Amino acid sequence: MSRLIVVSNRVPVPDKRGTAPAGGLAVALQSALKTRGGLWLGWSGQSCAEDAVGPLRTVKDGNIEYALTDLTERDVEEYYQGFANRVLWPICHYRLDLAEYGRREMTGYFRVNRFFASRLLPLIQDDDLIWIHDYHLIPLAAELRRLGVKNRIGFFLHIPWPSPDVFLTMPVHDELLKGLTAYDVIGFQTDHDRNNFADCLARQDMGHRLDMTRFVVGERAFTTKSYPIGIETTEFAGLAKRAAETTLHKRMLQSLDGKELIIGVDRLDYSKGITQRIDAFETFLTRHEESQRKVTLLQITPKSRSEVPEYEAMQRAVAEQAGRVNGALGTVDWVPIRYVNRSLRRPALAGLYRMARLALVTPLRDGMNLVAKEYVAAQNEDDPGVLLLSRFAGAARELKDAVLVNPYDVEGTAEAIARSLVMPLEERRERWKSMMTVLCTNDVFAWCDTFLEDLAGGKAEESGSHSV
Ligand code: ADQ
Repeated sequence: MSRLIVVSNRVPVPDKRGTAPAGGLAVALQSALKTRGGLWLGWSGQSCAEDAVGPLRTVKDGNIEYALTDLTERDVEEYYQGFANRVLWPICHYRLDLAEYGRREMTGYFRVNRFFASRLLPLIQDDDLIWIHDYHLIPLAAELRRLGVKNRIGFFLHIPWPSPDVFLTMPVHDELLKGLTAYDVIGFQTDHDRNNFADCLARQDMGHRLDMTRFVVGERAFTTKSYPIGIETTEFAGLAKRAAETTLHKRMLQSLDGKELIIGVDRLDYSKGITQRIDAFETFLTRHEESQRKVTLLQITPKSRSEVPEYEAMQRAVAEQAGRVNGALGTVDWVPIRYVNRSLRRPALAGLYRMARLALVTPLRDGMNLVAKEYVAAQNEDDPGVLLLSRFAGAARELKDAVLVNPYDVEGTAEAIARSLVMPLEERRERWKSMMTVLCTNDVFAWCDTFLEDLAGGKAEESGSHSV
């Protein structure tokens, strides 16, 4: 079997306390690589002065070897905080209003991708399969090809690919589209994203389609497909079951004092719809006074990207909003919303999911959303809770038996909360069973195997082999 090289912006080297990385890409890839092993290259998270970037640092953990590179302060500002987080992330989540284009940041983005290519080049052996992840590294394959790399290179986009009307607002859209054509396999979370990408190529008159999945652009042919990402379903279900024995679980049950638990778990990000969700919860409590003092919403939200102004503003806004609802509706012995800004270990998280009667997973736009899948996997099959899921999450295309909502419709979501809380056991069981079948069939290992089978499936398309 060929060696696998994974490249992503951040590399979640496990820390001594075994704290879980609060990010979907890290969680999924770590699960996938655990069994197969390989090399994982990315940014160390450290920044330094222009002339102080040292050699790669390597760390071995089981059969995964992590290779970490520092970036300069300027790199981090332009490539990561600038183009990736303030242009690509908002654009791919349909937030044109938040995109801030700057020539400096765009140039920095392509420069850092060149730098990643130069760091990776000496590590590549002839037979290696190279799998590059996410929007930070779109041009990486093109840079590697420029350096003469002939290996099969795959790309997986963890976030949505927007429609051409949105994507083409970006000044460097053609460079990004062209950059993608240097891959052999391009993976998206859903067919919808894949079709949006194909529509962008068509709109820009780039190449042509050979069949359902194969495209030719210039001198390169490549495959694009959807590979909906999964979780470690069986392992996660086991974690949740065992968590019932822990002291945290018992303390939590005690503190609920018979109230129903509703749970929300998201990185603090504007795409996750947290403020709309709290509005919906408040509307539900106001319209259904009989439920007051009978339910508690636990919103667990680790901070992320605090260096980006929108995220910092959101941090304040959500804290104020939760405080306002608690002040207005809470009583001396009941707090409607428990708002927690920290990362939890996975067993603790699994136990909380299992305890919750209802999960609110209501992103405004999401590539997939693993929290939705984890919540379902964690349920007790005899008495499962209900998943309330945004129709704008990639997960909604697979989990059709969730209670699907439009998160922009606050009143509609509030009514869906009310309906979910009184859903009969029989219906809850049926919905859960059908969602669990999907999660067991398409778990993270299946996701990884399917992608890598396609990636290993042929030789890199040589220049000139498919001229149009
Ligand atoms: P994210 O935007 O990070 O991922 P998501 O898929 O929900 O979103 O993954 C979050 C992960 O972090 C989950 O595994 C969750 O358990 C964990 N997590 C969140 N809060 C936590 C907390 N407080 N403590 C511990 N763990 C926490 C991106 C895309 C998604 C896509 C994934 C994977 O935006 O759409 O599903 O990548 O492809």
